[in-house]
Amino acid sequence: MTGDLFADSPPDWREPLAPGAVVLRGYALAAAPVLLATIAAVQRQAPARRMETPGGYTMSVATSSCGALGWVTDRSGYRYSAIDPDSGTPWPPLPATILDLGIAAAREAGYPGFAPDACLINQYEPGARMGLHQDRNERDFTAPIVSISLGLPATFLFGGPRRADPARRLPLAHGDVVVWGGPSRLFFHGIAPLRPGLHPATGALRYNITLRRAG
Ligand code: MD6
Ligand code: FE
Repeated sequence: MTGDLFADSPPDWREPLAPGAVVLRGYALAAAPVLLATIAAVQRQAPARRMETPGGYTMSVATSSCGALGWVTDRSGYRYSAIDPDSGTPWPPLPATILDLGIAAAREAGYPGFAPDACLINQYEPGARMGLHQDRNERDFTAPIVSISLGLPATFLFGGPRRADPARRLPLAHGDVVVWGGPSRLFFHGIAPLRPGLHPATGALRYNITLRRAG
């Protein structure tokens, strides 16, 4: 077929956020059912649990991981670990469904060659939140962070290089993917307290899958 006036234009996911940072709206929508089944499989092996912060608080977000390295926190600090502290065994392998989508999203955002080795799976109930923080436990900051939102909508807080920088409030819906790296790799970010609701795919929960190069 030639000269189809009505041919689809390339999908326009991209919504610039900051230098080096972009929201890919709906990028994970088609894969969402498979991703949710994958999360359930990972959580059967490494159940979501509310970890303790170095300051002695219990996180409102329940976390689990897959891949060579998992993000953990306890009284001694935030770090990556090859062992799930609850089971004493390695984290489940990083499923290809998640890995492939994360690599493609990074490429779409201008980061070819992303090779994540850590995949954090966060589970939010209504009221759960994540305060403004930087992701700085990774070994090198040249790789971006890829963050996939599923289920209940959330408000993403995206600030700047200093804690006091004003934070934008960005709605994130089921299937949205945020990629940040380069000049914004160390920007402060967080999640506002989740508002109650019911999502057809996840019920009263939000999931976030975060891929990083940690080791
Ligand atoms: C989110 N999570 O769950 C965003 N960062 O939507 C994070 O930004 C995060 O969960 C560093 C360590 C753990 C996290
Ligand atoms: Fe973070």
